[in-house]
Amino acid sequence: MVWMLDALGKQLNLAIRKLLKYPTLNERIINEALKDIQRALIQADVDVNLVFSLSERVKNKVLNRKLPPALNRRVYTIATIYQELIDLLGKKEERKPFDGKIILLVGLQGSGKTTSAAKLAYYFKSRGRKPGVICADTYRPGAFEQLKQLSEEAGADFYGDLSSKNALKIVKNGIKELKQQGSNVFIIDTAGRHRKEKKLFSEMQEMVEKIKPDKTMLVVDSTIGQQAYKQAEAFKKHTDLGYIFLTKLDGTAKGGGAISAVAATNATIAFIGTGEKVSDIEQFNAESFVSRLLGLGDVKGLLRKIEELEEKPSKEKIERIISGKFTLYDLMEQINAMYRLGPFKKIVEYLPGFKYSLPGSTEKQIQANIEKWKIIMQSMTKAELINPDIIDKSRIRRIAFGSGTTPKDVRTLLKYYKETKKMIRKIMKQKSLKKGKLPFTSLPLQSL
Ligand SMILES: Nc1nc2c(ncn2[C@@H]2O[C@H](COP(=O)(O)OP(=O)(O)O)[C@@H](O)[C@H]2O)c(=O)[nH]1
Ligand SMILES: [Mg+2]
Repeated sequence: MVWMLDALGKQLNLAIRKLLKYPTLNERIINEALKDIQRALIQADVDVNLVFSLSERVKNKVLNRKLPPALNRRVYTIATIYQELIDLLGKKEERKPFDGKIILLVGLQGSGKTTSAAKLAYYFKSRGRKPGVICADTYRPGAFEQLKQLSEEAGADFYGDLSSKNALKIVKNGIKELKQQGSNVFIIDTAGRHRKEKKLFSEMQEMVEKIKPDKTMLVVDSTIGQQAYKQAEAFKKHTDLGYIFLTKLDGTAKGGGAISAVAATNATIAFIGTGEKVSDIEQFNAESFVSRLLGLGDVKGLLRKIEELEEKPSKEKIERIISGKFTLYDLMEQINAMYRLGPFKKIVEYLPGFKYSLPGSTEKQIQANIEKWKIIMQSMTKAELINPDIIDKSRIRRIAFGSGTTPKDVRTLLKYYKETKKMIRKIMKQKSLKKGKLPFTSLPLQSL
């Protein structure tokens, strides 16, 4: 498949790569990446207002929250951008197969109705249904032949009547006849001889009243970019049964604009057309669309992992931590939770579009430290783990000796523990606590 949104995808991908290039993110880097993203979206004809509000939201989420400026902010930032792009391009809907009994296609002249009717037939056919296609375009001389041929290619039955100019009558007869031939889903291609939306929709309403389709589908040419907003908006006003078929996404750089414009009206994009062949049809899903657009792999898997790591501590634990009693036990738990994410490199590998890996020394250092600390903690007494403040010079010597490490190693751990404690208390006092979650991001990784 030719993917003309390549340009947009590549630019977005580059912007995200930029974020991955730095071990720690700061405001300047994030702003820079957001500028790149803005530019890419505007070039794809996405409405400037939508673009700016998207980057504002990202900024609010990733800059105004006091996350430690470490690797996890990077993952969090990428995840946020990903989620915002999904919201920009569609609704949060579960991906269900599209279904229907009588589907009426409407749309302006040349938008791709006839082609899309055959594509829909192909879609149903490949799902084991028996589609029948009806030609209700009595205006364009070539319409009958065009649809008949495309229907054949799709393996669907076809009905048309060249001797009649009465579209309604043709549809009624068509449904009756195709039913007898065994069709169980009917796709109606209409004339759409208008160039103005107003007339188009009044004609549609008339058809809807008489034919009673269970789905109406507006076919929109995506090469018009954000102007798709007007059509989708007017269509929504005229029907409750409406879905959108966005065509010619293979042939435009403005696809991002068309998709986001339709999404902004809250109309549902059911399908996209990605070529002239009957098989060039895809059910639309914002999430998989964005994943592919960005060239990201399983971003969702990464998000889920982060979610899992946001451990839900018991009430006692929350109270204990707020009152300042964050123990070395708790630190151990946090580190283990972090570890469940896998080695740090793995986090980046969750985004297979990116070949970037952390500088070896940093990653190794982190892992070596954590391994060492585990051993050190095993050499501590219970009293020391619960109340590390009692660990004085002589205890440090004993612990270092017992764990085969140096006093300096033990002091590093204790320093890290104190920093974490401070940071966690700060975060717990803020909002995350209200949700009863202890964010794993509270580990001050930058000082590891
Ligand atoms: N590249 C591309 N061309 C398409 C797509 N959908 C329709 N077309 C082309 O757009 C033109 C008009 O399509 P048609 O179905 O006749 O539009 P109608 O007047 O609304 O029935 C034809 O040349 C189609 O081949 C698509 O998804 N991609
Ligand atoms: Mg047509």
